[in-house]
Amino acid sequence: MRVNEPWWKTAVVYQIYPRSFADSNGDGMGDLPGVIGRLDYLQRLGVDVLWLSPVYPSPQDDNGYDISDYQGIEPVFGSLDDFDILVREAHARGMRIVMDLVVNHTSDEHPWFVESRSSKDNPKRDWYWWRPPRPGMQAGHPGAEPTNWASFFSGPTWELDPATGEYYLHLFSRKQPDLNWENPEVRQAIYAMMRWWLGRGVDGFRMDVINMISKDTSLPDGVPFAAGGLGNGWPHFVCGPRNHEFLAEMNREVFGDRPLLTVGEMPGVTLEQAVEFTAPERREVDMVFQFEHVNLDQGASKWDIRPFHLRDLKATFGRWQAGLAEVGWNSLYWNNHDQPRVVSRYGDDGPCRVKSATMLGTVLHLHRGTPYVYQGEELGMTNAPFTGIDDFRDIESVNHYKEAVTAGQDPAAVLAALRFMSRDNARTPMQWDDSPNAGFTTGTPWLAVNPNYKDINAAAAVADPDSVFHHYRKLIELRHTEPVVAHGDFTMLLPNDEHVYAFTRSLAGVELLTLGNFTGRSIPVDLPGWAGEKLILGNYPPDGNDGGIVLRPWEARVYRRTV
Ligand code: TEU
Repeated sequence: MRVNEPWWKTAVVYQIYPRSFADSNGDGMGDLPGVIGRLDYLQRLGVDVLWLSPVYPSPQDDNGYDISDYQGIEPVFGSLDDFDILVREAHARGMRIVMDLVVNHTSDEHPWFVESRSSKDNPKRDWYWWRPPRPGMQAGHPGAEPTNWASFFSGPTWELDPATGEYYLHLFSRKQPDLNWENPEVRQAIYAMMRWWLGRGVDGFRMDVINMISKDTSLPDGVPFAAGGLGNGWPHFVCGPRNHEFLAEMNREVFGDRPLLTVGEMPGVTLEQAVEFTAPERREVDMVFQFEHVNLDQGASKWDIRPFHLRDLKATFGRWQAGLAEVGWNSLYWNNHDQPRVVSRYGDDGPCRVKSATMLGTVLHLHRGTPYVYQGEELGMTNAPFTGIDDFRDIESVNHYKEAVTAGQDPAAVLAALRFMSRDNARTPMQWDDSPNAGFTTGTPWLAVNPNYKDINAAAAVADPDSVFHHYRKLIELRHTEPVVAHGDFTMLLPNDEHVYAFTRSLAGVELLTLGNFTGRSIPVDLPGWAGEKLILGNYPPDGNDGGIVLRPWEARVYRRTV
């Protein structure tokens, strides 16, 4: 590790979605003892950090991203004792634990909100966003909401509370009321909670929609999406006026000089804003999750699916690599619990599944930044064959279907979009082996297991040296052993080539060339001077052709030379 460089620059993070990872007690839901039971598998993969999606008490309206107690463990996931064992056992295997911090909103069953809604003059009233109906409008009447903002989960962002005749703000579901970060009491309560988790040995935080905590307090309407309809509130709550101030305060009050990893999930963040959020001297967060590369196949909405173009991917990755080369740092991800499986999205989940999964992994992991592996990605898990709307569980998907069909859209078309883009594609249970329910549970899984588990599972992958698992293990090893992978300068090549992704990394006389064929065809690559160089990683056996480079379907290669 280069001196004075933070540890997370050479680290690889593995994201666990506890509901779907491993069930230890047969209730069909994954849990913490299930995670503990798989730590040796994760250690073998070589990852350095485990990011746990929320495991706190929650009515599970949004699968745990609606928290009713920040300093506990949801009983279906286990107990604080289980959590302490997980931290101890992970640390014993050289892996750190990062918690999911969901503080833009709480559950409406959190005592803070229960108090806040109890009366207009409750001391916690101002811990949330309460407003009377729009002037001149009757409470409960369509359009009486204080603003016209559309929620992420369909419908308006305001819910009327008949008891007090006022509305409360919820950017996500009505059971996820937004906290009012303008109130210093709210911020101090959150900082105290975070310090409490650090006291239990936690090594960092993934911060949920942390660029939505500062709103335009004048609460202006957004531009309507359609005449008379709901409007776009994003300009009024994304990267708001006090966002940097709040994150700098959190850093001072909680992180200080602790060797933590902090990553802010920031839908809609621009490169310029990310430079500010991640500039070390500003002491806000270490890195952000930006969304440009996971919106490339989307039009007006995520359900308006468009063809993917490699040039667009290279344009956005190239810009972020260059933009954060001197200041700040990139996160690198294809998958998480909100995105469909990348091999089904940008690869080929049919006959070339293994080749395309390993190619996509290679291209991503050789970029400059911290890679995130989402559970099952290291196996090349695919989107699921959902048939009808009853197969879906995700609130975003279910609400969208209802709203779209009610608005007159063709149910079959809406379903087709869900099949491709729904978050449930990421949430099907982890496929451990070819036993019933893929060894995830001895009970009935909360969401159906992908029937392709007979072929795609961890046991088979670990036993097969050419599997996606072992390719990811080698990618992680390369980041740990080759300083150029973590710290080398990035140079994009062939930016306009629609078939091949090519770039170099260079550091202290060492240069790597990474190539990825994004097609199912053989593609010649005109990059003189590399064909004869040392191939240090590939997803095909060497073709022995030192005369030129012809990439086979979905082939990935990493060459190394000293200059
Ligand atoms: O996601 C925020 C977010 O951007 C997503 O809602 C995204 O817009 C959508 O899923 C893309 O389809 C975070 C969490 O990752 C997500 O699971 C939660 O549902 C959401 O915040 C609210 O907490």
